[in-house]
Amino acid sequence: MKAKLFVLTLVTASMLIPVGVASANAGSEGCQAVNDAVFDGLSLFGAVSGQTFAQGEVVTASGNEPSEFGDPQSVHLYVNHVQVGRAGFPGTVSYEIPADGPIGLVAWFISGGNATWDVSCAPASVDADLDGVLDADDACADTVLPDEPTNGLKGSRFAAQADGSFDSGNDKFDELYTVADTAGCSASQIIELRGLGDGHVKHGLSKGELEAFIASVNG
Ligand SMILES: [Ca+2]
Ligand SMILES: [Ca+2]
Ligand SMILES: [Ca+2]
Repeated sequence: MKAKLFVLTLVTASMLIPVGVASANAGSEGCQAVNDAVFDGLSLFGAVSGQTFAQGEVVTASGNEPSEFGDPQSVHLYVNHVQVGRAGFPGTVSYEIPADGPIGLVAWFISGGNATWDVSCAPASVDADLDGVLDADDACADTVLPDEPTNGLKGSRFAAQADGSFDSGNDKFDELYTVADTAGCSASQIIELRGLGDGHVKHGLSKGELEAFIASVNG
C-alpha cells in the first residue's frame, strides 16, 4: 500500500516538474524571476536558468508546511549547481548574489510530502547618488561631493570630501565624521535643510550644527 502511494506521488511530481520550470522562466530575468507554487506530492523542483542577476540581489526560497509523510522535509537553494542553503520545514533560505552576471542556475526543491512554497527575489540595494549611503538609508537625494565652501574651509567647520568623509579646517577633526553618519547628507545639504546662514555656506558647516544634525538622524 505504501509502495503504491510512493509511485503515484512520484508520477505526479514528474508531471509537475516542467510546469515549475516553465513558470519560473516565463519572460523574467534577475529579480523578476520569481515564482510560487503549491505542491501535493513527493518533491518539487523549480529553476531559473541563464538569467542575468545583479550583485546584491537576494533570492529567497521558503517551504511553508510540514510534511504529512513523516520524511524529513526541507527546502534547498542552489546557485550554479552548488547548494547555498537548506532549511527544514517550515523554513526559509536566502542567498545574496555575489557579483553581477549570468547565473547558470538558481534552483530550489522541496522533498517530502505536501507543501506550499514560495521563491522570491529582492532587488539589490541601490545608491542612486553614489555617496556610499544606500537609498533606503539616505535622507538626502542627489548629493554632490565634495562640498565647496565658497570662501574656503575655516577652523572647526566641516565640508564633505569626494570620499564622503568630512574635512575640517581644524585638522584634529579631519575624517571624524562621514556621510554615513549624516544619513547621506553633505554639508551643503544640511545647511539648506536647516536654513543655516551665509557663514556656513562661505566657511563650512559648524561643528555644533553638524553634530546636532547627526544626533537628529541617529536619534
Ligand atoms: Ca546615497
Ligand atoms: Ca583638514
Ligand atoms: Ca545622499
